[in-house]
Amino acid sequence: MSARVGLWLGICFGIAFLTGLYSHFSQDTPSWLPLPTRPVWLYRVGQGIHVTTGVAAVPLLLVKLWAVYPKLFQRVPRRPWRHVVLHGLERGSIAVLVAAAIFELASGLANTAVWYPWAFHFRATHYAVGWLAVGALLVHIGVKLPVIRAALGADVDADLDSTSAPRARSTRGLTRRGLLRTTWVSAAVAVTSTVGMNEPLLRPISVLGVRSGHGPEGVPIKKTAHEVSVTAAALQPAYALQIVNGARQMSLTRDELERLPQTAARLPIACVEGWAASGEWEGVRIRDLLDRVGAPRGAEIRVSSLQRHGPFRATSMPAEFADDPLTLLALRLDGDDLSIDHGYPCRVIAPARPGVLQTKWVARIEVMT
Ligand SMILES: Nc1nc2c(c(=O)[nH]1)N[C@H]1C(S)=C(S)[C@@H](COP(=O)(O)O)O[C@H]1N2
Ligand SMILES: [Mo]
Repeated sequence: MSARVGLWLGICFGIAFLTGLYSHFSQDTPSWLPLPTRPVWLYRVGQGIHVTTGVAAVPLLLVKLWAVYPKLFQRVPRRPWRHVVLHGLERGSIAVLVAAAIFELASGLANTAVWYPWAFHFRATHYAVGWLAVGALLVHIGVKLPVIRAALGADVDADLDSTSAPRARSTRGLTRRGLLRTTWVSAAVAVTSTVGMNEPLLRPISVLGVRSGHGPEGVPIKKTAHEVSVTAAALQPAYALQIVNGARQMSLTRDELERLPQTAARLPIACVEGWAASGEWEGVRIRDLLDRVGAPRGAEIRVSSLQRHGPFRATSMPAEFADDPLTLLALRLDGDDLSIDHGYPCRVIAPARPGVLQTKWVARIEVMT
């Protein structure tokens, strides 16, 4: 039973690790790593899978720990020394694995609920412990491979332990097969109750989805203008966007931005917390703005917000996103002027990027050299 649950737990952790790496490098992109800008929903699907495999892993991990905890009280070999040392190392790797797995699922779940009852930096810690979890998992699979193979090849209700006297099979309560079925159903319920955060069609059945899709134009609001004290700056009549390429600079009012050629694109906002929503965005191509200050293609840019305090006020955008014809400085959403909470007077919306980098209330775009 433990091998069967463990197999799916391993698959979930493996997928969550890979999608987690993609999310990490989307937010912290090394200059040598070109990230794909298509399909436009790539980040949304990647992060949806990341959160979904994490949610599915919660019941799997609980059952797995329940099934194996008697092993904690197993007798430790006393000799030969080699066995004592190997046994100690294996136990140590399991301690790391269990601690890291619980930490990853608990901190990830808390993050989807935007609940940070701790002092450490969520993203850096969740990322570092992810490596620990996967390292310990590989050691564990390596050590247990013969046992796993034997177990998966046998009938789950057969007694594998031939040295013990055959136990009288209880006719009441769950068989192993019954517990396994319950486990799969629990994982499926956990997934369906949350997956609607990412896929609006499933929202009605996702009773535990944290973000409901409420908000102007059906796109949730992550932080309101009021919460980050940007209202006055965003509504000031003297607002003008600064575009800077070394000594070449220009400023554009919102009216002037509206008179430039407009591009429309259907693009999602996909928050790292796991929720997503699509909208029909309309505005000026960032690439067109860069052309106006003579910026060559292939240049990284820095986008800063009118917001003065708090995280996510500024982002670096790698050249492949800055040059993409669908990367917009959006002025409108679904035919209406951007609401102030969605980033009025203008906000970044780029394909296949995490929501956290879709900067709202943009004040300045600077070409980095
Ligand atoms: N200036 C600024 N831009 C921001 C944020 C912020 O806090 N400040 N939050 C980001 C995050 S985490 C997300 S998911 C998206 C959400 O955009 P929305 O509130 O329009 O849905 O905005 C991003 N842009
Ligand atoms: Mo976000």
